Amino acid sequence: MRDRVVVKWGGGLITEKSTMTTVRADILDRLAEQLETCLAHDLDVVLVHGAGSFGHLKAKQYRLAEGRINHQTFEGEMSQDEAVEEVRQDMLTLNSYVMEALTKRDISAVTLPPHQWASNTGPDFTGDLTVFRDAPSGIVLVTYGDVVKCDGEAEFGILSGDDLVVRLAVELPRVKRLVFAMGGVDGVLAAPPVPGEAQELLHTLRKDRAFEGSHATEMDVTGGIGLKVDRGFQVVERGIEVMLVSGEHEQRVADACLGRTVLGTSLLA
Ligand code: IP8
Repeated sequence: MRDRVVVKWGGGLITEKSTMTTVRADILDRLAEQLETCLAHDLDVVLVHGAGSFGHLKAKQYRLAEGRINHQTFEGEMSQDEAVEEVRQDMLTLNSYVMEALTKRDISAVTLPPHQWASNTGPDFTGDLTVFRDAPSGIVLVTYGDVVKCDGEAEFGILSGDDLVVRLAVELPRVKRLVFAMGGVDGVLAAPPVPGEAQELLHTLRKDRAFEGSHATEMDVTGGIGLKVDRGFQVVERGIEVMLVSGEHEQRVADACLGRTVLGTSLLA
């Protein structure tokens, strides 16, 4: 039986984060090549991708992460319901670029949009993982951060890819490791990057260090890394390796997936 790896391609890596709905096709192509390397080395892959500029900008404008907001006029012409539909549509578009990058390399992949099978937000979201569990070896199952239905007054909310990876890594059998591929950084930095100054990369990270004093807040400012580290520790605690690496350098994602020594941050239980 082949081992599995869960990989998250960050939204800031696969899209131009500040330009609405713009994909980084060259990066997608290189990531797909590395995924192919994993499959060729007898490793099954579950792929989760983030939203970047296909999700966050509009979701923020219409406050979709807060759920239903009554009596609020939003800047722009849409209602929240219309914004939910548009963000889902934009995410399907981003997902189609991801699938295209995979199928161009003859990788067999199946996509499972969360708004069709998941509800509620956070790492304890509701949703049946049977399809992921029963996927035949060699088939890549793909899912992503999305707007999902929520119970109660919220009605809808944002289910992040960083939450999806927790349940996928912990609940699927034979998962060896979880790898976060990120844009703009080599891993977790000791402090937020300052232009022109050397960055101190933390090669390993223990939970107590990550959340000391103002440290965690500073890391959050560096682009959502606080959430990845937090979710990563939930996975490490279950005996699964977790690595955060740059997705912009040749081979690092494949090396991390295959358990080879690579520049990045390894989380320690
Ligand atoms: O980029 C966010 O997913 P993430 C999903 O994985 C949306 O946190 C729609 C903003």
